[in-house]
Formats: sequence, structure tokens, C-alpha cells
Amino acid sequence: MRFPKRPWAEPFKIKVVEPLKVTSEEDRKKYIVEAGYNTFLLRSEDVYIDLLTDSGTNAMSDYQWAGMMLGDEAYAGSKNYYNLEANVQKFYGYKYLVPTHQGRGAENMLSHCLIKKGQYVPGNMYFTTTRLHQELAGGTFVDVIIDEAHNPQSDFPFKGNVSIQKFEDLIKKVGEKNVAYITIGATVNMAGGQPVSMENIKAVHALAHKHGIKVVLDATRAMENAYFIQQREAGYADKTVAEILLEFTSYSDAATMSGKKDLLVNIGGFVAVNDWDLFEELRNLVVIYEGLHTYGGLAGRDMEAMARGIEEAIQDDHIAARVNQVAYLGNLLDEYKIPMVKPYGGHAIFLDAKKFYEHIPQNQYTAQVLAAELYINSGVRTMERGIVSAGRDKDTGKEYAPALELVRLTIPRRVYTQAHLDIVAYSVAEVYENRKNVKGFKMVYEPKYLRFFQARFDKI
Ligand code: PLI
Repeated sequence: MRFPKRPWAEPFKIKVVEPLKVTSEEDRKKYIVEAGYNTFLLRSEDVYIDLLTDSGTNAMSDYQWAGMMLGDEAYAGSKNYYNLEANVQKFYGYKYLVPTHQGRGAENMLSHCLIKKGQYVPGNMYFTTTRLHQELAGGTFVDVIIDEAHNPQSDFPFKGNVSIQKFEDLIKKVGEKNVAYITIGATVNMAGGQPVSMENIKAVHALAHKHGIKVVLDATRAMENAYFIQQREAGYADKTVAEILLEFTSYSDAATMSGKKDLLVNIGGFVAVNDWDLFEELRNLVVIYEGLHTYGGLAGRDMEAMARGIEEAIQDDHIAARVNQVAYLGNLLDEYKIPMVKPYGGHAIFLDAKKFYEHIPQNQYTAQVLAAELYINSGVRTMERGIVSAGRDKDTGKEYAPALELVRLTIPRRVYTQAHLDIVAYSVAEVYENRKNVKGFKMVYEPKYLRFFQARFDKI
């Protein structure tokens, strides 16, 4: 008898559980109206399966919880800081570390240090908080991702790659002195959790350094990126995720990090650099915005949980189960012929709302409508990643109209089972089947910054 390929399984068993609340469709219709049709404004207790984000929603292990009890809550020089510093040096390879309360704290400080007013900051697609901090520091973001990234149907294996041509053209056009640095997101969240290849970051690094431009890695999901390199790029199949990550980070000069994703914690982040002068500046700035340089807005116990999270997250069996669970949901949806971004992302499945609701134009917030309909159908909470998230051009005030109008089904790490994902897929399929008579939205309240978090909508 021939067996199919050996299946994967989670490398853990469950010790503590949290009950889920099931609500009625009638109640959910009321809750979503109260929330202005914005899933960010729902109460979490009214959500059944929460796929809003994988940020800070991960389940910690017994090893991490035990570490929480070893929190050294000193104002200065906590031993947990030194444990975190040692693991960032060992697994990410940077010399100097400044902890922050989360990723955007790191982005704020780094943008402040490296951007002079009027400079350009290229990157492989924008991320909401990253671009805003660059703009607030006086910079202008320029998208230099490859064209395939904007096409949900392209099955290119490294859709997060930088177009070296676009990067080079920008340097020629504005001059190397006017480029503050280049940001490499790995994986690229807004492109659908798509990875960057080793070959590409190596080429970016070579071109950037030829012009004296720094490479800043957004390392938020870089471990997932390393796993994709292991699976997809020639020459890496026999290397561990840890080995690949270290090589990958070696092609960057600094990193901002949201520990709330890869690192299996509920809060925490850092900025890590190799340059002493930059470190000194960051270490000075952190006392204004976050806290002393040996805690950066975190409790000692939070730093310990993150230090231990690094050790667990880097394991090949963990990361394989994490990424394969996302693919499990993708495969189910594929069976229902649901339009989505391919290849599947590392942290989420992204539904293609434009294909889902072909009759709702993008300026009626197609993906926002889909996220609301999914919640009404089953209590599954998802997130809009389209025109609402993209916001407005800082100079013209016009709404961006991104090619990608997506709804993200984000899988928290170590939280849900395959049976939960079966329910999610079933719900998406039902909403797809009933797609014909659904109406678009108008925005009735728009906050100035990062509008997707707090905007409110009404049916047209
Ligand atoms: O949410 P923060 O401040 O810890 O991190 C900001 C941040 C930076 N880079 C990337 C790629 C992110 O995905 C990110 C946060 N992402 C969120 C909250 C998400 O739901 O994807």
C-alpha cells in the first residue's frame, strides 16, 4: 500500500482553553450597525472566531508563562532586557537593541533618526503605520515592489521582491543623497503575506550600499519569510529557518520589529541596529517616547516572554505548522472556488473582494462590505485591506485606489484548530453564494490618521 505525503501536525498540545461565545445572526446585525460596519469597532466578546489580526493575539507557551514569573521589574538594567538582547543578537544578528512597546514605537524612532525633511523612502509596498511615521518625519514613501505583487492571480513565488529597476530609477531621479533608506518588509503584509527571496535582498543590499543607502528590514514576520525561502528557493532546502534568517538579516543594516507577530507575545517590539552612532541616537530618543533604554515601554516580564518567544518561534516544526495551517484554510477555500490572493500568505488568506463583489465599485468600499458580511454570517471577524486601509495621498488629499482590494483572514499563532477553520471556510462559501444583492457603503466618519481603525460606514 502506498501512503500519501506524511501530514503535518502542531508541535504542541493544549493546556489552557478559553470558551467561545456564539451569537445569533439577529444580534450580529445589531452589533455591526453599532460598530459603524467597521470590524475594529466590534467588542471582542461578540466575536466567535477572531481572524482580525495575528498581532498580539498569539497563545503563549508554558515556557513563556513561566518566564513571566521571572520578570525583573527594575526601572533600570532588568535582567530580562539582557536575555532579550542576547537572543536578538543570536537569532537576528544585529549588534545593538532598543526595546519598544510595539512595532510602531520602533518605526517612530527610526524614522525620526534617519529621515531628513524632503527625502524619499522606497519600500516593497507600504505598511500603514510604517508609511505614516515616514511621512510624519518629513519623508515621502515610494513603492518599488515588483508588478506581480499587485496582481492577486500571479503565482510568482516571491511576490514581495523589490524591483531593482524601480529602485535604481528612483536613485537616478532624485539622487542618492535624497534617499533616506530603503525599507524591506518580509513578508509583505499588504501584498498578501508574500515573501522576499534571498537573491532579491542580496541585490537590494548591493545596490543600496553602492550608493551609501541603508537597508532597514521590517522583521515583523521575517521568520515566516525564512520558511518560504527554505521551501521555495534553490539552495536552501537543507538549511534551518534559523540559518536562513541570519543570512537574510545580514543583508540589512537595521530592523524594526513588532514582536506581537512572529515572536508569540501579546505585546512588545524593538529596533535593532549595527551602527553605534545610530544606536546612541535611538537610545537617547527612547527615553522621550517609550521609557528607559533597558525597558522601552515594556514590563520586565514582557521582555522575558519575547526573549523566550524568539527561541520557540525559530524552530522549524513550529513555523512549518504555522504556515501550513494558513495553507489548510487556503486549500479549503480553493475547493469552494473562492477568489483570493495566490500563493497563500504566511500569516493569512486574503480574499479578492473585487472578484467577490464585481458589482460594488471600489469607492463603495468593497472589502469593507465583505468583512461586515462575513461577521453577520457567522461571527467570524476579519479585516479590510484595501482602499480604506490605503488612506489618502498626503499632498493631494485624494484617496489612494490600490489594485488590491482585499479582506484578510489572519490566523493567530497556536490559537485555533482545523475544525475552526472548517467553519470559517464554510461561512466564506455561504457569503460568496449570496453575493448578488449585497450593497456598497459610504463613509460617514473619517479620522485623520490611519482611518481604517476608527472610520464608520453606512449602507448606500
Ligand atoms: O502593530 P505594531 O505597532 O506592533 O507593528 C506595526 C507593524 C509593522 N510592520 C508590519 C509588517 C505589521 O504588520 C505591523 C502591524 N500589523 C498589524 C497590527 C496587523 O494586523 O497586521
